[in-house]
Order: sequence, then structure tokens, then C-alpha cells
Amino acid sequence: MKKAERMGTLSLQVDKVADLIISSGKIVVFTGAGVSTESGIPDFRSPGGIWSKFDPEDFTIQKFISDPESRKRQWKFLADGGFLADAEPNPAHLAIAALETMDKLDAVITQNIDNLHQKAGSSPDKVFELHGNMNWVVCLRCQARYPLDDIKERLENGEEIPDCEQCNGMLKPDVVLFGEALPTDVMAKAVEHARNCDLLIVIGSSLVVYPAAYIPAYASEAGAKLVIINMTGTSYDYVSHVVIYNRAGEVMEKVLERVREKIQKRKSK
Ligand code: CNA
Repeated sequence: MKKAERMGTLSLQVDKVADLIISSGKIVVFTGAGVSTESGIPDFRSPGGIWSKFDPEDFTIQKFISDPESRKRQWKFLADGGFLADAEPNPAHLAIAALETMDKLDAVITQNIDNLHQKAGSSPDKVFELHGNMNWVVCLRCQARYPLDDIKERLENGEEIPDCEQCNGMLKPDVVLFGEALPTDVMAKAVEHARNCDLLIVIGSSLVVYPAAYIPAYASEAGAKLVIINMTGTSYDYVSHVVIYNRAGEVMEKVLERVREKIQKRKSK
């Protein structure tokens, strides 16, 4: 598809996305950090994002395991609220949850670790978290899982590097650090949903972090249409039916409104 056809005014693009949503049977939404920036959580790569403040080296599994000082920094960062401190879902998360209520959504595949899809009302069994969930902590030895709030309490009581209460193993936030494999069962289910959908909507992802960024390729190769809503260009733009370079919350709110209007119009005919 030519660039001029994919672009167009926002209203026209929103209209196209609404039509695609209405005519599709199985819709998968694939989200990245950009869906949560309007909730106040910085992404990795935008100006002011996480990489402008932190050393990516600290987010590798090798450094986490081998360097107690790095672990201490990470636990302190989490005790102070981490990236998430009181973040609330924004209109993009709420619109995605509303699509599920309207029986329009097969799955949400997310690279995010912020739990905001669930907080917005998406059913946990429809949300596939490829990179884990920051609200949980896991023992690297016995795999026991603890809510982050329990561990925070221990940090507030003076522990600098908490260990597992059951086996004294090393604890780690239950998120995929650089150098770690993605959870195979979650990835397998996500791939299955991507291969079986007829519309995949990418929201707020640079699509450069692999293997997660293969998800749109699996969908597209299996014949699904792609929509991308992102502030900046991605390498998938040229295979997409609609590309909207704009804020996710603003766009998704308009898309949802348009879908509702169109459904209402059909009913009253
Ligand atoms: P990224 O590489 O930082 O890309 C984010 C993309 O979102 C960029 O292309 C931005 O242009 C775009 N963007 C930023 N704000 C908006 C907005 N309001 N509306 C639309 N687009 C916007 O992040 P990816 O998710 O692509 O990369 C995957 C990483 C980021 C995963 O490992 C995540 O775990 C990780 N991450 C997650 C969070 C979170 O859970 N909220 C925060 C920061 C990083």
C-alpha cells in the first residue's frame, strides 16, 4: 500500500480503523510502552524515556545476578515506587478494555509490565504479558512468587536485598530482563492468537525489541490486516493498512466513539 493511502486526516484514519474493527471477527491488540506514557510511565526510547536516565546494563540478567550493588539499586528503585508509582490506566487502556466488553477482542498481547490493561478492566486471561509483570517478584531457585507489595514492606523495614522466605534463593522482579528468555508458554499462546486473528492493532511500540516484535509479522503473514498507532514510524508501517502517528489515548478514544456510533447507526436502520 502506498504511503499516501495509509496516511490521510486523523478523522479519516479513525473512520477506517472503526470500519476494520466492525468488520473483523478476531481482533488482537499488541501494545508497548507507548500505550502507557499518557499514564505517566516513561517509555524506553522517547526523549526523557528510561534510557535517558538509567544504564541499560543494570537491566541485564547477568548484571542482576552477578552484582549485589546493581541488585541493591534495583530494589531501592522499586521500593521508591519504580516506574509505576500510582499509575492509572489512560483512555487507550480503557478503550481496549471496552472493545472486550463489546465482544470485539480476542486477546491483548503486551510487552508492558505495568499491569495497566488489567487495571483498566481487561480480563487477565485475555492479557498475554510477554515480558512479565512488575507487581510480582519471583525466586530464581524455587520459583515461589510474591506480590511486590509484600517485598516492599520488607524493604521499608530495612532489608536491602530480600531473599526467598521458603528457600533463601535469590529474588528478582518477575519481569524479563535483557539476556533472559521470554516465558515460552505465554509466547506460544500469543503467537497462536496472532496467527489466528484477522486484525492486529499495534499501539505504542517501536517494534524493535525482539522476539516480541515478531508478533505483527506472524499476524500479517497469516493474512491479518495491520493497524499501527504510534508517535513515530516503525519498520512495519509499509505493510499496514492504516498508520496513525499520534497519541494512543487520544486516538483510541476517538476510535471507540466511532465504533459505537457506527454500531448504533446500524441498529437504528
Ligand atoms: P519503546 O521502544 O520505548 O517504544 C515506545 C514507542 O511508543 C515509541 O516508538 C514512541 O514513539 C511511542 N509512543 C510514546 N508515547 C506514545 C503515545 N502517547 N502514543 C503513541 N505512541 C507513543 O517501547 P516498546 O514497548 O516498543 O519496547 C519494548 C520494551 C519496553 C519492553 O521490554 C517493555 O517491557 C519496555 N517498557 C515497558 C514499560 C511499561 O510497562 N509501561 C515502560 C518502559 C519500557
